[in-house]
Amino acid sequence: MKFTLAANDVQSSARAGVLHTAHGDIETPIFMPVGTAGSVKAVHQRELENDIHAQIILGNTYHLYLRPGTELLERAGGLHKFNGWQKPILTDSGGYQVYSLGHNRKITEEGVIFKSHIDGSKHTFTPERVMDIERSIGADIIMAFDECTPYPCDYSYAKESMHMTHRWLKRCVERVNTTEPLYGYEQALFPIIQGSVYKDLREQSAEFIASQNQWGNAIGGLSVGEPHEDMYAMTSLVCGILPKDKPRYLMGVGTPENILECIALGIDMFDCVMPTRNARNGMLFTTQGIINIRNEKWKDDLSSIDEELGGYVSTFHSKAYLRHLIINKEILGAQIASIHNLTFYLWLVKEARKQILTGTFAAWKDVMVKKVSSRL
Ligand code: PRF
Repeated sequence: MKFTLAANDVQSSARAGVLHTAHGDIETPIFMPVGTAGSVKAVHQRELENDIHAQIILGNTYHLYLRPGTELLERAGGLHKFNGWQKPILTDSGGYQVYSLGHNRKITEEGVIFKSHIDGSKHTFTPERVMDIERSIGADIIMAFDECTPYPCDYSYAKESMHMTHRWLKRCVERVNTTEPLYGYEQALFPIIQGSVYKDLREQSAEFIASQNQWGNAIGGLSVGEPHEDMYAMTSLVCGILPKDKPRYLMGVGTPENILECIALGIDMFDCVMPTRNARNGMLFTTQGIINIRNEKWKDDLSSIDEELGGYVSTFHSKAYLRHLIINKEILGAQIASIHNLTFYLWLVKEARKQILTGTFAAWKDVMVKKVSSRL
């Protein structure tokens, strides 16, 4: 894997780059649609490629391990072969999913013992085991096994947890260095910074993660309920410490506004369930602002979903039609809304990249933030 920087914004810390992987190039900044169990919910791979112009999607170790399981994935020749998505894939390690399991898990130095959300069966994830599973899945980028601390989180817990995440990282690095990829192409390990909302912990974690000299670096433990100011402050702080020549991934972020602000702080990669999950409930992100399509006011509105955005679904479908589908719980409603939201998210980061390349990002961002966060 190789990361080349194409431009640095002078008025902010935004960057434009290209991440080269075995399954193709990714132009950054990028948004990565979430395909938890090997599919981006309600969106076909062909739509992801042709309509949304996704360049990389996410898979999740926890979900893929439980179903369909590593044995079948290995027999298929990895997730790319299993789901027919030939572009890059990133797998999250399960650190966040396990955290979301609440009382159905126990965290120890060795790893995490958890109960499956499907059938209650008991499983253990250690850093070594997670690296082995990520080898079986065969993603181009594999995330280290970490603990995502909740918010709020007291200082002593955040500190202990951060140190454990660092020790787990060393075990992940050791496992990756002593095993081979199963399908003949390279898999790049990304370590994850933790430290909750504490400046000294975030600094320490960023320095430790950077010292591991991996292919890229990620920021975890944010967007878990803390005020946006804290998220921006922590992101800004760690971006000042992380090496400039490696991609930076802010995990689980966020709204269009969050994404624009964090691009300005130096983030290159984002993922979030928001555009797909909220689409299924009728929340649309558009170039003009946020729409709740269930609202009565769209009932007779035959104008296109998003004129400025263009693309197949917003050109050929009206707000009134999409409202009708969503209100009547038609499966197609979830599909059209998901395709629309992802098309918008991918448009947004592509536009940001263009503005960085032409040196007009900072002014554009200020105008766009207001526009995309307004409620229509
Ligand atoms: N760790 C991992 N995945 C994540 C997070 C994390 O902290 C977050 C935090 N927002 C989202 N996804 N492994």
